[in-house]
Amino acid sequence: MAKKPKIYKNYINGRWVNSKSDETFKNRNPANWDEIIGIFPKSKKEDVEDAVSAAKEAFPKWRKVPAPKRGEILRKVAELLVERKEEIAKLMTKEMGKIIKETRGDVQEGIDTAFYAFGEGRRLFGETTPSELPNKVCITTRQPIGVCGIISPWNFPIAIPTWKIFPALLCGNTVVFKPATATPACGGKLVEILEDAGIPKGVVNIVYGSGREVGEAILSHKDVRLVSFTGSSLVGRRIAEICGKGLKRCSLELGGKNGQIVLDDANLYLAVDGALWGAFGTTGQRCTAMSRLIVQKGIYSKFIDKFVERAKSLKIGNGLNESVEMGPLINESQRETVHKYVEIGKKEGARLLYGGKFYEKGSCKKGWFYEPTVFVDVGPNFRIAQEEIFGPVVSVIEVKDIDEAIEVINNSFYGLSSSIYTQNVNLAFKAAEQIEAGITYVNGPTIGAECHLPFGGVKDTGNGHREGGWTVYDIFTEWKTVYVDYSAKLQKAQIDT
Ligand code: UN1
Repeated sequence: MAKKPKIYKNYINGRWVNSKSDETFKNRNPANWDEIIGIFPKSKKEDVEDAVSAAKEAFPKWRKVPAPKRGEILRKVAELLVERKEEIAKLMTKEMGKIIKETRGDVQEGIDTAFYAFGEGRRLFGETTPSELPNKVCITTRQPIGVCGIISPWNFPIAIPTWKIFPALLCGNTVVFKPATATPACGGKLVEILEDAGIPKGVVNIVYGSGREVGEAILSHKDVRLVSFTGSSLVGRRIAEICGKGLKRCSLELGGKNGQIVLDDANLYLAVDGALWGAFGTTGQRCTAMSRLIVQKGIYSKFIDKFVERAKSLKIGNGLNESVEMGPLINESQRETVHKYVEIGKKEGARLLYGGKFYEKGSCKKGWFYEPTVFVDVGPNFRIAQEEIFGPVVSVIEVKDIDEAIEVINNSFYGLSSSIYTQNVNLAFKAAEQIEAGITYVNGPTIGAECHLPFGGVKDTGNGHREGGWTVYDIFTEWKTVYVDYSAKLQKAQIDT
C-alpha cells in the first residue's frame, strides 16, 4: 500500500495551523506523478492577515535583540541544516525533480548562507565620517525595515528562501514566507528548522497557497514594508507595480537568457563541459541556465559535434538514482511550454540537431521528462534566442569574431549571467567589461554563483538589487544617520562654517 502523504500546516505566530478555509492542495513527484508528496493548506487573504499581524507584533521585540544574538540562532540553523542535509536533499529531489547531487548543493548553499549571516551579526557595519563642525560626531547605522514578504520559486527551494530570509532576520526584520506551490514541503522544512533553532514566535511565518491569493495578499498588505521575489519578469513587473503604489521596497530577481561565448582559441573540452552543465544542469530550469551558445566559426563544427555527442549520452531519469544526470521538468505545463518553444524554433527556421521530444523510456513514462535539445542555425532575433524557455533547450548561434559575439550576447532583454571561453586574457577582460550582465564567468559555465558574492542582473532581470554577498544587507536595512553635537551650544551646519 502506498504511504499516506504527509499533511502540512501553515506556521503562524509560533503555531502550526490549518488555513481558515480548511481547503487544501496536493503536490506530486515530477519524476513519478503517482506519488503524492504532501497535502498543504490552500490559504487565503485571512491567513495572510493573521501572519502579517503576528510578524508585526513580533517586530519591536526582535529588532531589539542584539544582532550577534540573532546571528547565534542562524548559526544553530546552519548546524541543523548540516545534520538534515541528506534528508532535505532527498525530499527536494522527490518534490521538484533535480538530481540528488544538485539538491545536496542546494542545501549546501543554504548552509553557507546561514554561516555568512551568523558572521554578519558581528559586522553589520555602518560608517563614521568627520563633521563640518567642531565637537560633533556623525555616524550611520543600519535599522531593520519591518515585516518582509518573501515569495520564492521552486527551482532552488532551500537556497533561494535562505538568501532572503536569513539576511532579513539577521537585520532584525520579521518575515511572512510564501514558498512556491510546487515546493511547499521544502519551504516547510526550512521553517521547521528555524523553529527548532529557537526563532521566537511570530518572527517567521509560512503561509502556503497560490500567488494569486496568498502572494497578492502579501503584496497589498499595508503592514508589509518590503517584498523580495525571485521568479519571472512578467510576475516581477506586477509585483513592482503593486509595491510602487504602496511605496514598499521591493527586490526582484527575474528571468535570464544567458549566453556562453566560445572563441576559436578556447579549450574545447572545457568549453563543452561548461556548456553541458550550464544548459542541462537542473534540466535548464535555473535563471542562470545557459540557453544561447555563441560559437566562433573556426571552432564551430568541432565544438557542436562534441557538444551534441555528449548531450546524447546524458543519463535521464529519477534524480534519486546517483548515476542519473538530468531529471524531469517541474510539471506538465512546463513541459508543454518547452515543447511549444521547440515547435516555434522549427517554424522560425532553426535546425533541430538533437532532442525536441518528450522522454518516455521505461519508468520515465510517468514523469515530465524531456530530451536535451539542441538547435543550430539560430538567428539572434529568433524567439527561441530571445525568450526564456526554462528547459533543456539550447540555441546555437555562429559568429565571426569577439565583437559579433558580444553584440549577440548583448542583444537580449535580460542580463543575468554570461560566460566566455577563451585563453586570451585580453579578450576575456574585454568581454568582462562589455557584456551587459550582472555576472560574467571566464572559462566557467553560466551557473554556479557563490553565496558570498552579489547575485542579480541588469535590464529586465531585476530592479537593480543584488541578493547574496554583503549587498543583500543593503536590501534588508534602512540607513539611519545620527549626529551627536557635544559642543554644548547651537551650531548651524552650512551657516557657521
Ligand atoms: C536561480 O536559478 O534563480 O548560480 C538561482 C546558480 C545558483 C543559483 C541559481 N547558485 O546557478
